[in-house]
Amino acid sequence: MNESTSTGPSDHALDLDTLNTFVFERVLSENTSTGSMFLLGTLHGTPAILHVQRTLLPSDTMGETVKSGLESFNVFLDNRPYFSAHALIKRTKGSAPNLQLKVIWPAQEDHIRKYSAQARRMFHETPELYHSVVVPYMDSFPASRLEWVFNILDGKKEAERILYRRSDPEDGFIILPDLKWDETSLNALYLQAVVQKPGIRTLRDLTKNHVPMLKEIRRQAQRVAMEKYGLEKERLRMFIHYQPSYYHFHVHIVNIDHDAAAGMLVGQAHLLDDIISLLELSPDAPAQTILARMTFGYILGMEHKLFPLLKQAVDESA
Ligand code: M7G
Repeated sequence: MNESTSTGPSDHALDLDTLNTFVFERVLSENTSTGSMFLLGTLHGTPAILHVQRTLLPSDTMGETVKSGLESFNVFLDNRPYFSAHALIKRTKGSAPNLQLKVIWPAQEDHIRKYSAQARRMFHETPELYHSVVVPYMDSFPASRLEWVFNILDGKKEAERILYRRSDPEDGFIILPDLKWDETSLNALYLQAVVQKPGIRTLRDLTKNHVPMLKEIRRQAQRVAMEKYGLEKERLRMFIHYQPSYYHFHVHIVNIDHDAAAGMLVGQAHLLDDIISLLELSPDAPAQTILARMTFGYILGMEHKLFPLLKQAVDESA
């Protein structure tokens, strides 16, 4: 893919005409249970990643769809009382979209690595490894990778999607729907709280002073979920990733009925409640919090740029 002769999103809108220019290169990864996949190719000659996924079926209208909204119904297994069939949903005026697309365009090398199928390995990050390997890695993390975060915080992008904003240079934050959620199915509700102040790069940087802000994030997320979506607080899973993909502090807020997929597993997700509790149990000195002193176990894909750095450090100390 030649970036020098290509045009990019600044010259073209993302529309059907642009999709018509898609030149498929390869499938980066796919999920056989959801049928979703990440495709790599170009749009107008510029590298692009397309995440393609069927939209979730709406449970409130499915009874009616099954009753009278199907065509070409084909039973391919009859082993009474067990049947299996294929069908097509009739297209009617006002049909819900049946495909959800997410596009990264132009896609960078790091995006391609992140969404490529890859083997994963477990690491145990001691505070020593954190300081000798992870801190220099975070220092070298290109500031441009955080541009989307500051665009949201500054109100330049997604302004109409903000569900809550507390403006305060010290403990301000916003809550908005995550990119992962298309806002069609409540079961898949996925929000994100993003703090205003830069500098809390990961949960290792949290101190006791942050506890009131973390509790306020929890309180406001619960309020927004109830008032906007009718979801009680007991139906929310709130967690923080370690390692995260982006080093600007944020909290994931997800419906507990959402199938616990990759980002919600042990080895990456830490409950907000647990993090608050660990901070409350910590001594006052910021460098002495339990989060600063503990060893974190986590899983990294072998394509992650941190992977070879940690692997080398671990091998050398063995
Ligand atoms: P993470 O823990 O750093 O990594 O979370 P993950 O991507 O491995 O989960 C970053 C979160 O930000 C993810 O849940 C993303 O879906 C979400 N996110 C990423 N981008 C680029 C955007 C965006 O442009 N808008 C919104 N609303 N969310 C985003």
